[in-house]
Amino acid sequence: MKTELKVQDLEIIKNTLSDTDDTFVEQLQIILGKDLSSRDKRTALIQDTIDGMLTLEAKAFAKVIEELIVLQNNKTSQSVIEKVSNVVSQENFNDFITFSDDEKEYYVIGDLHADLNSFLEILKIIKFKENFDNINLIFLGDYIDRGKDKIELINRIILLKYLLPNNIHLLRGNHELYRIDTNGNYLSPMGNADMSYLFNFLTLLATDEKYKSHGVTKEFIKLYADFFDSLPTIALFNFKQIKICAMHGGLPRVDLSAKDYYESESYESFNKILDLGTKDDIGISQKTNILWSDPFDGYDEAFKNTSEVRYDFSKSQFIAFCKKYDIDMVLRAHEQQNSGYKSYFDDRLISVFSSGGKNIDGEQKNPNSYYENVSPNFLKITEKCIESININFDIDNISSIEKEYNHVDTKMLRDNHENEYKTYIPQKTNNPFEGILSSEDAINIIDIYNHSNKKVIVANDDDITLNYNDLKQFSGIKMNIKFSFNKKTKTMTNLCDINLMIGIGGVVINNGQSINVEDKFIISDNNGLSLIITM
Ligand SMILES: [Mn+2]
Repeated sequence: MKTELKVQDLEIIKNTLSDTDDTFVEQLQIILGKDLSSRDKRTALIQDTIDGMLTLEAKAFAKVIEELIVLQNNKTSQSVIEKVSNVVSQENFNDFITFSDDEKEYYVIGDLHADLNSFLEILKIIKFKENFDNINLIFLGDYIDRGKDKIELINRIILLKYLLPNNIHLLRGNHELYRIDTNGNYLSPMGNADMSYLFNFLTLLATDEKYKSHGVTKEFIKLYADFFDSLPTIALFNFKQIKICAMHGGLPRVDLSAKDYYESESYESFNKILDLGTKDDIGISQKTNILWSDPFDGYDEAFKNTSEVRYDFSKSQFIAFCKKYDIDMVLRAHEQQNSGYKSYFDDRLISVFSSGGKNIDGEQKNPNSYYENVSPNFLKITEKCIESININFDIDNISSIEKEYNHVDTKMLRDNHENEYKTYIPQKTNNPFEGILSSEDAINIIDIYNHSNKKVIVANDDDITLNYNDLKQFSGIKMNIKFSFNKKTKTMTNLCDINLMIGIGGVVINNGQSINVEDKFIISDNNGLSLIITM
């Protein structure tokens, strides 16, 4: 007769089920009343457990889920999360993980945001229960906040990682980035409520009646926070046919003053970029940028005036990044896509979103997602192509392949892009202004739009006025741009009808208004004009 699994028994089951330690298996057999002498039999137990997760019935290890949800202070749930944190830390070498076995099936899942329904659908579609041995699930982060299953989802993913550490891989999203203030409180990702999301998950654990009544302590919150902090930032697929890089947001912020964006030492390697001490030119860590940035494929390769938090990278920057690190494609999540996916840069970057309420036929099928207009997708990577698969909530229907990206085509595109990119890099020419570069008679203007660096000769005067005629050599400058600055008092005045934004902080100045500037500042409008001016 089968013995029911008890809370205290779980303490014994500290190791993963793939563990072949005799005493462990023996104990497990006694607890479960099952014959686990062969690998097949242990596999069957894992399948039972996954089954329990799918049907939401508390079978065998599904009991652990209850533990994690309800008995937060119980030693067992702590040991599960701690063990998973340890496993993740061990495989998370230098903040990135690498996959090189292209015989396996890989699935990449975008933002789930506390939407358990979408996740369970994915497990059904890929027949995870039957094939888990050959499957690698890679999550691109943002597991928590917004949807209805705030703890239920993350705990199931933690449990799966606990059971199948080699098949489940979690990357960190911007919602899983936290910092601790001097009083030991966990703060929102950017530490500023105006600019970012509050860390709802931790707040929920500490304040929501449903969970609070179970005695959520600061220590328990720390357990989750430390678990999130153990997650790697980047996944690399280093296959024979193709090299793919995956992360939550996108690229690190480029150095706009460098000829090819990535000249400086801080871009030397992934290790260097992911080092928390590596900051961009406005003082944000590059790791934060990787969790927050977005692709932008606006007209003429311009990029819109990028914000402090969410750095927008252009196609030319994308090509430079891929060339620098020998990457053919980039997979990322982070932005809501109503069709579940979107491709950028001639299909070399794919943005995927895996939480959503809509079925493929447009019907609302999933009330647990915060994103009611999204028809969610996830990606399948094989040795030949990447497929974007629609999550269809109607279990009688077969899931639908929305789009296929062929690796051979991508390789060709990469070659074309790299040839094309050479034209972006300004060539060295005999610069007639070379002799007066350091003279006070010239101002230095970096044309962000066109990625070039030019000088404008100015009269020997404290008040300098630049108008369209002086500036039309710069791309993106349209009629009626006119502004002046005083070198002595370091003030800048807007003399044109359109509003100009000054500096990284995005202060807007209207016609006639003045503002104090530094020796170096950025001036931009909303239509692509972005110049760095150095006096
Ligand atoms: Mn995000």
